[in-house]
Amino acid sequence: MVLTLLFVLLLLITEDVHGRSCLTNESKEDFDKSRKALTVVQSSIGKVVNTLESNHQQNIKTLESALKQTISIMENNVKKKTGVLKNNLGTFKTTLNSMGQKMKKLDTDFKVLEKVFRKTKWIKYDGHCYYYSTEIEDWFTAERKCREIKGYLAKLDKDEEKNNIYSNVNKSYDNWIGLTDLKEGEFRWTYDQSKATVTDWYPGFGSKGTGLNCVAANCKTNKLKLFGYYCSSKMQCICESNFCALHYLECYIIDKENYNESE
Ligand SMILES: [Ca+2]
Repeated sequence: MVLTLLFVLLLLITEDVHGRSCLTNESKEDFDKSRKALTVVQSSIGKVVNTLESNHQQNIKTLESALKQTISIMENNVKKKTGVLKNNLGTFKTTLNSMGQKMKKLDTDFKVLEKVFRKTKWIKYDGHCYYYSTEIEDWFTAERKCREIKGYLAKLDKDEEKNNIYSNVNKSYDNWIGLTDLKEGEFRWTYDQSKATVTDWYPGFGSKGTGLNCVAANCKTNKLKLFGYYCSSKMQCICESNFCALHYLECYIIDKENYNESE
C-alpha cells in the first residue's frame, strides 16, 4: 500500500516537472511577443525619459541664461549708477574745494582790506577829515596817494585848523602839505590853486629859490611851522577830505568833536 502511494506520488512529480520545463510552441510565441512588447515599452519609456531629461536640461539652460542676462543687466545698471554717483561726488568735492578756496581768498581779501582801512584812519575836525600817513613818499607820490583815497594834500585854511593838525600829528616827523611854489615865490594850494599868504615859516625858510618848491609842516617846536623843501625828498604827509561820509564807508573815523571813536 505504501509502495503504491509512493509510486503514484513519484508519477505526479515527474509529470509536473516535465510539464513545467517544457513550453509549448504557442506559449513561447506569446512569451516572445510579450518580451518584444516589453522591449518596445522600455524603449518608449527610455525615449520619454531622454526627452524629459533633455527638455529639463534645456529649460535649466534657458533659465540659467535668462538669470545670467538679468544679473548682467543689474550689474551694468549698478555700475552705471555707481559711476554717475562717483562723478556727482567728484563734482561735488571739486565744487566744495573751489568754494573753500574762494572763501579762503575772500577771508584773506577782507583781512587785507581791514588792514588798509585801519591803516587809513581819518580824524574828523570841523566837518573835514584828516589822514596822517606814515608812509615816506616824495611830494608828488604823496599828492597822488591822497587823491587815491578820495582826499588831497592838506590845505591849511585857518589857525584853528593848524592847531588841530598840530595836536594830532606825530611831532617827530615832518609832513608834506598841499602847498607849492612851482612858479618861484608864488605859493598856491594844490587843492584849489588859490594863492597862499604864509606867515608862519620855520625860521630861515620861505621863498628860497627854484630847488625848494614843495612845502612841509614841522611840529617839533611849540607850533606848526612851514618850510619849503626839495619835492623829491621823502617824508610823511597829511591828507584832507571834505567828504567824511565817503570814509565812513571805506575806513574808520575818529570823530574827536563828539569824542566818539567808531571802528
Ligand atoms: Ca583845509
